[in-house]
Amino acid sequence: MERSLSMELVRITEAAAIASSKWMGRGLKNEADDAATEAMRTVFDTIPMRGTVVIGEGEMDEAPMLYIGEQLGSGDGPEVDVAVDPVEGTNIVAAGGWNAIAVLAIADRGNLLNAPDMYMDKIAVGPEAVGKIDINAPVIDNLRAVAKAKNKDIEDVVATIIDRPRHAQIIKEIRDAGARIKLITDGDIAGAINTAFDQTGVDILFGIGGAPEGVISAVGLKCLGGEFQGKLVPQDEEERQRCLDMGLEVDKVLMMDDLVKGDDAIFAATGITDGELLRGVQLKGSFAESHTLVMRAKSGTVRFVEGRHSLKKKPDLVMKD
Ligand code: VTB
Repeated sequence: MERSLSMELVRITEAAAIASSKWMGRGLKNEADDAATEAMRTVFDTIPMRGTVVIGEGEMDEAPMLYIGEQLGSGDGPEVDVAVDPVEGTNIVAAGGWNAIAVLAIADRGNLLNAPDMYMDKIAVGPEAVGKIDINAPVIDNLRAVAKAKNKDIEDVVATIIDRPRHAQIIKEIRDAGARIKLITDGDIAGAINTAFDQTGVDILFGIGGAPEGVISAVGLKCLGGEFQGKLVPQDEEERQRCLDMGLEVDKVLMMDDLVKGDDAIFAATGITDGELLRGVQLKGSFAESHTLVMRAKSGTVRFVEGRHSLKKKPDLVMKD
């Protein structure tokens, strides 16, 4: 896969983030999502690749754009799997909250797990704690392992987890162990990625979120040399059957290579709202500013790209009502 694709992908997440940012705090999550999806889809057409959406906005009959199986790109270039989440955290954008991102990942064709749209139990850490965590181990063991790997006391460890009633027990176990917690309203891709950056103050992600988000998180952590483990959590017989039909064992721990094979993968995320790692889009009148993280697993290069986009020359970046 050409390394120059990295910069091309930045253009895509930038466009999505800028388009949805105008909906920040307006209480309209679908509008925020539609704007980002359309912007993403439009820029994809200009990218020299032959992409197939494996994680997208839904099945073909549910989503007009970026549906599973859709072919993306200009029709030349490498054949790749594409995973997109135009707005990771639509509720966050609607509320003007923290850590909404426009995100995508690509890998060589056939290398991304075609994760079904259901829950996944997750654990994620940055590079220091690779090989030390186990999603099947008690919470306290994982916290101890991260503390030891990062050379700190368990009281200094910060876990992040989506604030939901389903996590009451795990939250209690983290607190009983003496570690600290950053509860997030949504957005566990940002939560997972943040574990690999010291400045975010987050050491480990726990909890159940979406399986598609799990695959994108795994690509990000592969680029960062971190670790992600997941377990599908079907909620009923139908979901259980869907796993079996896809050849996925329900209790199997999905390790990094099960989620994303090989190391030819790229991850890009642009902040929509402010977060610990990425600032959100700033609309300044004549221009918009964006902050993007783009990384390539093969080389391990991590880049932060600041964009300044002329809204005079490109007024379509932020569509007015
Ligand atoms: C999860 C999580 C996402 O939505 O999919 C969550 O992975 C939905 O969970 O990051 P609930 O059913 O508990 O609302 C996000 O938080 C945002 O898309």
